[in-house]
Amino acid sequence: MNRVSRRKGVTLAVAAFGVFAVILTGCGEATEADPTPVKTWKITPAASSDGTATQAPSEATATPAATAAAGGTVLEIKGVSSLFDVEELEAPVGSVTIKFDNQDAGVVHNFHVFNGKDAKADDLAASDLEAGPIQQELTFTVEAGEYFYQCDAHPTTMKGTLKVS
Ligand SMILES: [Cu+2]
Repeated sequence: MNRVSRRKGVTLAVAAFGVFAVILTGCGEATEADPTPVKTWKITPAASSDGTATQAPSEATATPAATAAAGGTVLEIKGVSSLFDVEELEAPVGSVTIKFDNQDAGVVHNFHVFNGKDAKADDLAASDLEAGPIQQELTFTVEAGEYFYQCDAHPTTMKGTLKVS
């Protein structure tokens, strides 16, 4: 009852469930007594969800800002069997760090991102062409838009789009 007494709003509901449970228990369905605490538990998050609902948007808004303030967004992408494991990346506006994990032993890859939707656009940033296994990091700044990326050694098969909003 200590848990219940903390939440006045829940007390009535629990009292109702308690009576309900007693009735059910009286009917011999002792197992129905167990769901009562479960229902109480569900009510508790529901009551706090008002606060959560208030906090959630601010957290959602704050998270990208906090991430950007903390040095930008970090995105991981792998090169496996001469393919990128991700062909669509997303990031908020600001600094982006690509952690490119070339797992192909003896195979040269890189991560080359363009300042536009395709490889006709200007270069934005590129890591060196190096044989795997090797881990590379590439940091650049983006505004809202779409940024095409590719591996310069395999431009027809290793490519994708970074979407920034
Ligand atoms: Cu490649």
